[in-house]
Amino acid sequence: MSNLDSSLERLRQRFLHNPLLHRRQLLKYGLAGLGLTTATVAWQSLKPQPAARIPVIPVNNPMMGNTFSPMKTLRDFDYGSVKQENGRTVREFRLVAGNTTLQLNKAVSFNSWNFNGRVPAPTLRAKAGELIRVFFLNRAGHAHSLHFHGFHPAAMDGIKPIRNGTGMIYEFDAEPYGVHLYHCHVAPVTRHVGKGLYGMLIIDPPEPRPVADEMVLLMGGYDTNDDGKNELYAFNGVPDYYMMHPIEIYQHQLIRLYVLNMIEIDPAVTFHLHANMFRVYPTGMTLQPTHSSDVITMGTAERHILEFEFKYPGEFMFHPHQDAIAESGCMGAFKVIPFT
Ligand SMILES: [Cu+2]
Repeated sequence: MSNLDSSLERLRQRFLHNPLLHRRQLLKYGLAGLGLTTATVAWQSLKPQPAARIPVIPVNNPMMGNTFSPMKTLRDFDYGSVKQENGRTVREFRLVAGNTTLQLNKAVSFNSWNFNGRVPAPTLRAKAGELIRVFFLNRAGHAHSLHFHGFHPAAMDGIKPIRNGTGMIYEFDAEPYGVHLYHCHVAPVTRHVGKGLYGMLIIDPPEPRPVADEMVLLMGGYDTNDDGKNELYAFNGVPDYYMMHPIEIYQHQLIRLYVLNMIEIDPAVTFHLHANMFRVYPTGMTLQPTHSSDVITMGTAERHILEFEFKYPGEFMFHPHQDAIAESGCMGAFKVIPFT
């Protein structure tokens, strides 16, 4: 049993013996019969059947000096470990807070605080009505927490700091469907989020959305010199990554973007797509788009689903139309490959 597994087992035991959770809750949560042996925690995925045309993603994506590749982050959905408890589907996720040096560009490295060694954190994904259970371990040296957006009891709201070397199990219903987020909620939150402690939570509607090439774009800012302003910005963690390595997509293929603005300090940014119009599903909470545009404004923590397809092949940029922010790293491009 690894150290991580023994920590998770201790967490589970503490959760089961928590006097605050009386028996009715235990029964409600199905924990009385929780048969989680760490040896059997298999991290199998239960993915929907993708039939979208997606260009082959190279195995060796450029890392630009980092331990993760934004090219992988783009279409990397964590469906958790799936089990059935009392006839209900439960998805279990593991998040470990730690610290990693990020190489933001050739000249600037940044001491990030993060979940699972990456910025942004894993994109957690579940279906409406399932039960989400997150095993959180803090090994970052500072107190952190996990605060999810969506419906949940007060005890699961994640505002209580979890000390370094300890953990917490967060459990709540997957509702409502939409694009949500999670982040550390320890004060000062601006600093904790700015250091990289944020990620996306997608809750799929009961009936799946149409097949598409799906990807996530999380916007983040970096205050690299602690002056209370962001000096660099990025889509999915690394400034200018998708400018240097445009995202390949197919012409005429339906693209579904899950976009989230997690830029602290700056009050709001826009997202603009070149040479196209996207259909907007606000907060991902509708099944029909409310309108179309080529620019949408998002305050911090706002997020949407944007759908589009490209009529013409070629390279097309996307970026906030706050051009100073775009020119400081929050810029990328799609490379549209002709449909043959
Ligand atoms: Cu924190």
